[in-house]
Amino acid sequence: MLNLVLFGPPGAGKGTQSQKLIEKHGLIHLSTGDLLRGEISQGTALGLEAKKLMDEGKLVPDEVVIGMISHKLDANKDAKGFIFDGFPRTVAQAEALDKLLETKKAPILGMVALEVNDDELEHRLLLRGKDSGRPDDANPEVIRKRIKEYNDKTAPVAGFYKSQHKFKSINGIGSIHEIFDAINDVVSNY
Ligand code: B4P
Repeated sequence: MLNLVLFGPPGAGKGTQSQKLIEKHGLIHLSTGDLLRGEISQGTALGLEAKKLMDEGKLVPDEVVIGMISHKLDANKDAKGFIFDGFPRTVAQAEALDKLLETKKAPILGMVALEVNDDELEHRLLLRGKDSGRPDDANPEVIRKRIKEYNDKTAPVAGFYKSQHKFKSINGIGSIHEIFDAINDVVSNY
């Protein structure tokens, strides 16, 4: 099973590259951001709780996102593999994911991290905010809060995968094509 974590700060291009990876390799895309936005658009209780946090640039509680991922793994038992996009975002989420995959005997093969500097992230997210309708993209203050949350809570997740010798970092600045080729060079070794 080809299970891959695509990692990086908000706006690094995880969603963009995930889309291309699932097309090429026939994998299932599990984006916790997309799943949460789905709950918000359906107006569920979970969505209402998540919206408040997301609009402020904060992370949603671990148990909420772990529950969503667990449900999706169970619903896709015959998958060739999964691209985890925006998950795990805390070390607790990474530990929970290992446990969930252990029961399926299909561990994470690797994490690919997209490296992009803060100025470029802010520029990309503000640009997307002009027409995405995402409140968390429209406001520079919220974007900076998201980057701070990433540095405080998410960046340590890289260490978790480094200690398992599964971490690979690539330059996330360049054309979408160039970055996709660099990711595929890594994936072809799995
Ligand atoms: P996410 O939906 O995961 O979104 P993201 O980090 O903003 O974006 P991504 O890196 O996927 O960027 P994209 O490809 O779209 O998270 C949103 C919120 O949900 C979080 O803040 C949090 O509140 C909550 N959440 C989600 N998962 C969670 C979890 N596990 N635990 C707790 N809370 C969670 O690219 C961005 C832009 O850049 C696009 O406009 C794209 O076109 C552009 N772009 C992409 N590649 C480019 C390139 N090479 N050059 C120029 N522009 C490029």
